[in-house]
Amino acid sequence: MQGEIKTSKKPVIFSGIQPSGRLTVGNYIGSLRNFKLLEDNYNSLYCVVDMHAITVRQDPTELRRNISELAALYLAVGLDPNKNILYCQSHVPAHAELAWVLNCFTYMGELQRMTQYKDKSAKHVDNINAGLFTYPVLMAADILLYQTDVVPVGADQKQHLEIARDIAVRFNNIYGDVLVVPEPYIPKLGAKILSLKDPLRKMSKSDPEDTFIGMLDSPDMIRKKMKRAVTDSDARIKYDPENKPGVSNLMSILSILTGRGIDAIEADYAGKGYGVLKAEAAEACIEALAPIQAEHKRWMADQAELNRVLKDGAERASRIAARTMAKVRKKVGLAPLF
Ligand code: AQP
Repeated sequence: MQGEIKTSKKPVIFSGIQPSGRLTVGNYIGSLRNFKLLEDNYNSLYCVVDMHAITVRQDPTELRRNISELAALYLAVGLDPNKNILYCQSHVPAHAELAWVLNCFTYMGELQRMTQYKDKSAKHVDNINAGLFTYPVLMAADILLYQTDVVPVGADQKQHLEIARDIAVRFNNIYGDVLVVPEPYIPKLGAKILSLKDPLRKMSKSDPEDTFIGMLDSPDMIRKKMKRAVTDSDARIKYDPENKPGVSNLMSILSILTGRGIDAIEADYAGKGYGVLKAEAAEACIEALAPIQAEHKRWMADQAELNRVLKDGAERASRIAARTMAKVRKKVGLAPLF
C-alpha cells in the first residue's frame, strides 16, 4: 500500500478540477502549477471531479477521455502518487453522501447568490438543472470530507470556498467540532487568466477553442491562437488591467511562465508592437508546456498504470472519507450502520 495520508500531522490540502474540457493555461497557472510546489509540506488529495462536470451536458465518450487526460495531467506536472492521493470523485461515493447531508444545511438564498450558477445558467439556458444549482454543496462536501485545511484555487472559486466555510461553521455550531473549516490558497499572480477573445471574462476550458491556450495544444496552435488574441488599438505595452485587459493578460502569462517581473517586461518591450509580445507569450507557453506534454503522452500510453494509480488513490481517499462520514452520520442521527 502507498503512503497513508492521515498518519502524519501535516495540514491537509484538497483540490479538484472538472474534466469538462481540455485544460487551459488558466487552469495550469491558477491551480495545477501550484500543486507540485506544495507537495512536501502538506498531505494532499487531488481529485478529478467528474460528478461536477455532469452539471453541464457532456458527451460520455468525450467525458471518459477528459477524465483520463486530466488524471494523466496531474501526473505529468510531476505530482508523485506516493506523496499525493490522486483519484476520481465518482470512485468515492461518500462525496455524494455528504453532499446530500450538507444540502440540508444550506439555504436556497446562499446558492442563488453564486456567480458561477448565474454565469452557467445564462450559458446553458436549456439545461438549468438542480445539480448546477447545488454544485457548491457538492464542492463543500469534497473539501469537508477530508477535514481539509487548505484549498488551492483560482480567484473564480473564492465564493464557493466561502460557502463551504459557512456550511462547516453552521454544522459545527449545531453538532460541535465535527468539520475542519478550510482556508483558501489563492495565488498572488495568475489567479485569473482571461479569455483570449474577451479579456473581460476568465479563460475557461468549456468555452470555444480559440478563446484559450490548451495545455495540450501543439506549438503551431499556440502561436496561431496567441496571434489572434484580442488586445486594443493603443499599441503601448503597459500593464493596466482595467484599461488594457487583453495586453495585461498576455503580460501576466509571460511574466508567470518566465519568472520575469511585470516591470522588466514593460521596460523590455517599450516601443515594440503587440506582435512581439504575442510571439514571446506564445513561446513562453510552448516552453512551459513541452515537458508536461511529453510526460502526459507517456502516461496516456500506459492506461493500466494510470488506472492503478486512480484505484489506489480512491481506496486511500475512501478510508479517510469513511471516518468523517461515520462522525457525521452519528451526529446527525442517521440510522446506525450494522
Ligand atoms: N482562467 C483561470 N485563471 C486562473 N485559474 C483558473 N481556474 C479555472 N480557470 C482559471 C482554476 O482552475 C481550477 C479548476 O477549475 P475547474 O475545472 O474546477 O472549474 P472552473 O473554475 O469552472 O474552470 P473552467 O476552466 O472555467 O471550467 P469550465 O469551463 O468547465 O467551467 C480551479 O481552481 C479554478 O479556480
